[in-house]
Amino acid sequence: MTKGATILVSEKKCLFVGCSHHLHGQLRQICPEIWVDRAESVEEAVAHLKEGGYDYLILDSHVPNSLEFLKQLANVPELKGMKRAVCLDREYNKPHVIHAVVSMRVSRVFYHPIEPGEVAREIASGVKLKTPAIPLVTRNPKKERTIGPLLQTFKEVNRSRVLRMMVEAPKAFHDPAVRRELERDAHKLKGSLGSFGFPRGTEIAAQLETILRYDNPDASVVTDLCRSILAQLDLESEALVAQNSDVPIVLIFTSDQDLSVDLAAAASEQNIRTLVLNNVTDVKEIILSSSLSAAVVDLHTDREDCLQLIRFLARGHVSRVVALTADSGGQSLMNAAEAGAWKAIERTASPHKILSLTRPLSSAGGQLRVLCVDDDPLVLGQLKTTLNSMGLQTRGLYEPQRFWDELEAWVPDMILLDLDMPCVGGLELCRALRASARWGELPIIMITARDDHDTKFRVFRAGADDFIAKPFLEPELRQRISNRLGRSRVERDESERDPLTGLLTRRKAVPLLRRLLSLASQKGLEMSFAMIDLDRFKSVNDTYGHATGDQVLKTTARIVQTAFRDGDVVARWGGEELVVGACRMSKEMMVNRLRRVLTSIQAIEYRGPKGTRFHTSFSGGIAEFPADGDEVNSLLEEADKALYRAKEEGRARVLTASSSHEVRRVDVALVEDDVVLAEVIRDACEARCISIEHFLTATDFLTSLQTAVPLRQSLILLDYDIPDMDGLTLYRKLIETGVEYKVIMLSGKMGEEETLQALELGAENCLQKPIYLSVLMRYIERHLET
Ligand code: GH3
Ligand code: MG
Ligand code: MG
Repeated sequence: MTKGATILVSEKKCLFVGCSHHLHGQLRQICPEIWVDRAESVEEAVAHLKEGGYDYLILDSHVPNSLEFLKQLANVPELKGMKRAVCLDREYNKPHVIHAVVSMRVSRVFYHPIEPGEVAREIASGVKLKTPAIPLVTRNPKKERTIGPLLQTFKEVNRSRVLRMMVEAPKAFHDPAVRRELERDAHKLKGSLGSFGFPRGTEIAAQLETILRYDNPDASVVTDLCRSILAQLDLESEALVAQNSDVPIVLIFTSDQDLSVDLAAAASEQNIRTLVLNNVTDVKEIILSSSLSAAVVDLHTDREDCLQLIRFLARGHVSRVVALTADSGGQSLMNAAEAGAWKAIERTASPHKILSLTRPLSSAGGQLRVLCVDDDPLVLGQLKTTLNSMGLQTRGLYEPQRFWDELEAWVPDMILLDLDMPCVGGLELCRALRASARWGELPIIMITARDDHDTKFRVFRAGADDFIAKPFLEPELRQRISNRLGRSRVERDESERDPLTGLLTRRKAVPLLRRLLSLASQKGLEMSFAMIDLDRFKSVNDTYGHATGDQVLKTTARIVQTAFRDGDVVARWGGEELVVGACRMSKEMMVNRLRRVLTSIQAIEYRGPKGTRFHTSFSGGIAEFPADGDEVNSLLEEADKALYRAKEEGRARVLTASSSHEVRRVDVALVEDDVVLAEVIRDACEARCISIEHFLTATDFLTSLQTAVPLRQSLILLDYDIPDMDGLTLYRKLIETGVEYKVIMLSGKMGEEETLQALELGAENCLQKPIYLSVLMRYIERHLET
């Protein structure tokens, strides 16, 4: 091979095996000092290597036998001084793969798509040439001003962290303590680099962490990776060019001309810039070049297409996606929510109302407050910048031991909690918050540097609403936060009182009941729980009409409510069922009280539409703390058993709990072979006082339907992919039992055909896995409320 005339004395030689011409060309341009040879196959590579003198080898794993080849090279002593890197597909970003390639003396892994500048910098630093200055991105001075100083500190801190690691690296081989220390440092780097706009830095830190965890690493491997990280820090942060335009643009997606004109006109009155589109491809292009503050998507236009668009937008491009639905509730609302829409509103609503939903959180009411807890002040600084730009008031706390004081002093609307902190862990705080009557309902988002299955599981189990993995991407962070805040605000407005009866809703009642119970237990007081269900209410509806039924329900609720004190909890538990919790009240007192209520209700003469007159009654079951249980869930279960007996013995009576009767009533039956998912759903249900029974197989489920007391009023969650029977077959068998059940299918595999079949059979819905827990819980709660 002849070489060009411009060879420099300090020339370094590099061999590319299987890499693209484009990469080759780019590299020669970026680093003229490096001589690059190319080989297409392992055989060609061998021929080149025989020539000798290579400083760096880069091998693409797409080349046949490439890994085998690497393994052989590892044992060739003459090539000991040659650095090596491999290009892998992204799905191989797994510890065991990295472990394997490192054992073949590979010091750097690149993932497709390969960025030529990145490879050039790596080679240059690997062969100890001056790192070429290739800006990754163009500058945006405006953004730089806001994030600049923070970024400077960030770089300094991490630079010294990396330098220290390089110094310590030689000791790691002998001293496990040093190795662990280094591993922790790498872990921290992994968490923070990407968040500050150094995604490749995170990639390298992840490799470093893996190597330190699984191997007894060669100091040179560690220092090489450290050097690569330093090189990254010298580059410009991508965070600097994160999109940030001055005027917010609202995307309006509809094919209805009248609607788009009305919306655009109303928007211009309010000084909102709009962009009207009705083609998904256009939207995707626009997203890349400009920044959208919100989007309005008309679901009327073309449903599947639109839902996909919502999904796409909500997945990190736009934080407020407003769906326009054909009606105010029902399926379209659920579909929109499931796709990730922030709000849904009827398409017939006024343009001003629709646009008001697209405004940032802060202008929709008072400024919302967020408390961020993380022991890393740099992460806090970054969170604050993002949250403030969303119009949220933010306070950062880096000493978790001051958490409770801060909570009292600041009274936030939401909490962001770091998972790994010294002294107090995020999970502990989260659990404590959930258990507290005062803070139990606060939205909590966990921040974690790990996003493995086990961590997610623990996070949700502790009661967090959502979690964000470090390094976080700004759009995702915004989206998740606004989802939570938007939703919690809506929930607060809508679900405090039941609109028909004016009683507390179940959602609201659960924490209050827990609070009363903990008070009772602290003070050694008695407390009674009653479960009340109207008798033969269905026939009231059937005979006299739904409106009359509503009237009966309202009257009953009012009478029950007035029979108790202000501090007692009286709630509509669902349908025609009420729950009462009263402190300082024994079982006997409660029985007497409810019997009196029953008598006065039976005395009421209702009039049906055609002048017909009728009376109603209810049945009640009572349980008492501490005799019948010491948790709200178990006490209500006992009360429900007593209620069931009251029904069996002829209705219109109030009975107290006695554990001798075995009856079963579950709100939710779950047939699911994924144990982890089942556990997560179970925990979420139990946290809301929703009883649930889990079956691992279809056989278990069917057997229990035949042998045990039948499930009453249950919502059935059916996994489609159960090992012993497919979900649709099981559904058909369920229908054969003749009992009407409400069914939601869960599946990762159901195609269009199967989904249609399930809907045809009468399924309420089919949720695709991975399911959003919050969406599923909303379905369950809706089912229980009706
Ligand atoms: P039982 O004595 O065994 O409790 O018989 P039931 O008919 O009361 O029980 P069932 O659970 O079969 O029926 C409850 C009925 O309550 C069915 C449902 O339509 C009706 N219902 C639930 N919520 C409302 C409501 O808000 N308004 C009206 N009018 N009816 C409701
Ligand atoms: Mg009833
Ligand atoms: Mg009922």
